[in-house]
Amino acid sequence: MNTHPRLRIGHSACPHDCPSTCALDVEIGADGRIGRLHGARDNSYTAGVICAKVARYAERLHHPDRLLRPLVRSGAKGAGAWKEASWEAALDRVAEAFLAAEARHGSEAVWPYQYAGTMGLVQRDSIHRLRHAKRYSNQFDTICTNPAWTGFVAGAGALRGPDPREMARADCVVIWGTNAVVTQVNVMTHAVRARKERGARIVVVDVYDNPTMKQADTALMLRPGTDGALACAVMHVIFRDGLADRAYLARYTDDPAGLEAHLATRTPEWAAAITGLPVAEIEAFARLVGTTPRTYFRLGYGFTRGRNGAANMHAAASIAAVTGAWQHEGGGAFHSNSGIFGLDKSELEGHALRDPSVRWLDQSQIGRVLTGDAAALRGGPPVAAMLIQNTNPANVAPEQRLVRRGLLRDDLFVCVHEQFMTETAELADVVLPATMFLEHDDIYRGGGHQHVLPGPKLVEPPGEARPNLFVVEALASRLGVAHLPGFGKTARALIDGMLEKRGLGGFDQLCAARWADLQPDFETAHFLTGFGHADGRFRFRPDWTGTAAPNRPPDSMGPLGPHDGLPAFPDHVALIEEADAAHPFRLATSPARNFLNSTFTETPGSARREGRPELRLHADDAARLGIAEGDRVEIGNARGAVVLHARLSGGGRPGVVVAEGIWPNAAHERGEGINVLVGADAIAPYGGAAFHDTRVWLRPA
Ligand SMILES: Nc1nc2c(c(=O)[nH]1)N[C@H]1C(S)=C(S)[C@@H](COP(=O)(O)OP(=O)(O)OC[C@H]3O[C@@H](n4cnc5c(=O)[nH]c(N)nc54)[C@H](O)[C@@H]3O)O[C@H]1N2
Ligand SMILES: Nc1nc2c(c(=O)[nH]1)N[C@H]1C(S)=C(S)[C@@H](COP(=O)(O)OP(=O)(O)OC[C@H]3O[C@@H](n4cnc5c(=O)[nH]c(N)nc54)[C@H](O)[C@@H]3O)O[C@H]1N2
Ligand code: SF4
Ligand SMILES: [Mo]
Repeated sequence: MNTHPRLRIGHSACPHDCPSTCALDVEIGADGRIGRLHGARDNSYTAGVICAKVARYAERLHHPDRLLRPLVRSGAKGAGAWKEASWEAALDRVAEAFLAAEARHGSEAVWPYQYAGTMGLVQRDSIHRLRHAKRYSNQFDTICTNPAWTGFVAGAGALRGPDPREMARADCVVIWGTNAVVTQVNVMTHAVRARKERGARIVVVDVYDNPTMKQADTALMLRPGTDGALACAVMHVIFRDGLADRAYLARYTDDPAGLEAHLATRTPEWAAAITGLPVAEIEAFARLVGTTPRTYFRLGYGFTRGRNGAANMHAAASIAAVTGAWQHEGGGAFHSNSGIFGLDKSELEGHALRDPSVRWLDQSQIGRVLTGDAAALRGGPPVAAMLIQNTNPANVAPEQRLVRRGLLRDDLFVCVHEQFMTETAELADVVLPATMFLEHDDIYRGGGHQHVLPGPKLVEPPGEARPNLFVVEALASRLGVAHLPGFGKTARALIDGMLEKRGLGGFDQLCAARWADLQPDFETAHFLTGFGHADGRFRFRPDWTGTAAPNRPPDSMGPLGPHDGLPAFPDHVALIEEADAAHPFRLATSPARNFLNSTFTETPGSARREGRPELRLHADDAARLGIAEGDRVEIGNARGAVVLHARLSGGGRPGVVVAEGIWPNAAHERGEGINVLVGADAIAPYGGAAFHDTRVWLRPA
């Protein structure tokens, strides 16, 4: 604490793509450098705890490899030869290329591409205003939340749930398909409090022996993509043994009799064969949740990153409706609070400028889009120019070979605005240096909790790094749209507008208060006043093509996923990439503790702790294949192959392999990363990327 001269503490929020959105206390020295970051103790969700990689943020913010000046490519694409340029010259070059692409193919040939490298509303979403003003192609977001949100809302009708802090007052916490110790550490704060204070049991449902599994009182390790089967067998037992809350079912659900009849054949034996779990474990889990009214189901994203993922989310959420857990404090199912905030982004995103006839392109299919796949281009022109902010698709997107081939096209112009020379930036024509969260103003919403938090500018940016909003505004003026509504405002003015409309005062007021707690009241959060559907009932029979889904693609986009494969009631649907003789293993690409997607791979503290890309496999499989600990193993399928080092502990069931972390492509022997293996075909019903649903062969390398 005292390594910095005249230390002061600044208040902020973590900007990263993590449901925890921690409230932060930042040490700032008189020299303008930051020290350690701490979790705010008086924030009731953060409760003083943050992850280690963000506590070490000084490593990232003051990193010697930060981009400091605009760069223009001076050799072949990807060759690594750059010339420094002034901001004026670099922006002129980008605007020129955008106008040329538009003149040649029409405005849809320009595709602004962004994601959630920062979750700040202003710096993340202002790019849409430029997009709409210029009628550039839209991006349909599928890479992360789509199947999870669609599945949850198919049942509950809204994206919210019991106060996440109530986990501490549960008698059983089921952590399902989220590696919370790694991906959202605060879930554990509240779950462990329940265990300490109330003797609550913690159940973990995952596909491998990860750090969250190690915390479990009841550890359920199933095969990837089989959660629907587990959920059905649990509900079967609950009905069978008279543990269903029939009064609740009659009052709050659509078709309990239909569900019960449907589940008659979904026995624990049936589920055991699909999931790989012993019958006794399924029976015991069912009895536990069936006899524990205060059971809090904390449903994550991981188990929805498969081709049946939306259906599996719906099935898991359905259990809480059969037991009536939703009625009780500390009970119910929670996935995300993203539906509660009601901040109006229409000015920020330029909704009034939107032309509904402009095409939508699937974010996850960027490889197909850039390599001219007619279906992916939705009948429109090729993409000839891009502005990329807050994402690293050359590394994180599926079908990586196509992504790289596309980005290397000589007739494609790419501008990447970044904090580091990422693997996407390396393939660009122009690279612009970006600020980090402590260097600009923004506000943040917590998906895993209920706070809106401000993140004011606390320190000066290094070199010539500038915020995303600056780039959007500077391009808007060069492209002739800066006079349109929403442009020409500061981040603070845009934030004031959103907060005032929501009755939260303005940015200064929120900074003084440090956060606003927007948790809906108990009745609303627990759906006691009705679920989000028009009839107020939880749907066991989802309308998979319904309008309620927050992620429903615009009709103009046409069908995205195969709707017809989805079940009428909760079920196991065999839409996944099942193992076969040629590809006997199922691969999950789960997150690494010290990385956050592709971020933090550049910080020495994180890279050192993670070591090298490894493949976790079962010792029996390894023995059969003659693979020893640390050996090089090659895994592959029709999309490609990569080499990793074998790790025989901490894996999943036989036939399941896990590669943790989105390592830089360059960290692998052949310069290609794990996403070479992952497909970009859409998850039913509304798209998504099946990152944990890949079949592979495996051999000693
Ligand atoms: N340290 C760290 N934190 C992160 C991230 C990171 O990369 N690293 N990423 C951030 C982002 S963008 C997001 S969206 C969130 C996601 O956070 P989570 O909701 O935790 O989702 P995932 O990280 O995809 O996967 C969670 C777990 O699901 C498991 N899983 C895979 N397939 C199945 C299955 O079929 N069934 C079950 N039951 N489990 C399965 C994986 O093995 C993994 O342990 O985390 C955020 N936080
Ligand atoms: N194999 C595999 N692949 C996956 C996943 C998986 O589980 N397995 N998870 C998927 C998921 S859930 C997600 S969400 C995606 C996420 O993938 P990405 O969107 O690439 O995620 P991040 O690494 O969070 O952020 C990308 C970049 O944003 C930059 N950035 C941060 N703040 C700013 C800013 O203010 N301005 C600008 N201009 N840039 C900024 C960072 O430097 C970083 O390089 O990856 C997906 N890919
Ligand atoms: S747990 Fe998530 S929100 Fe909290 S500091 Fe770490 S990355 Fe940020
Ligand atoms: Mo994500």
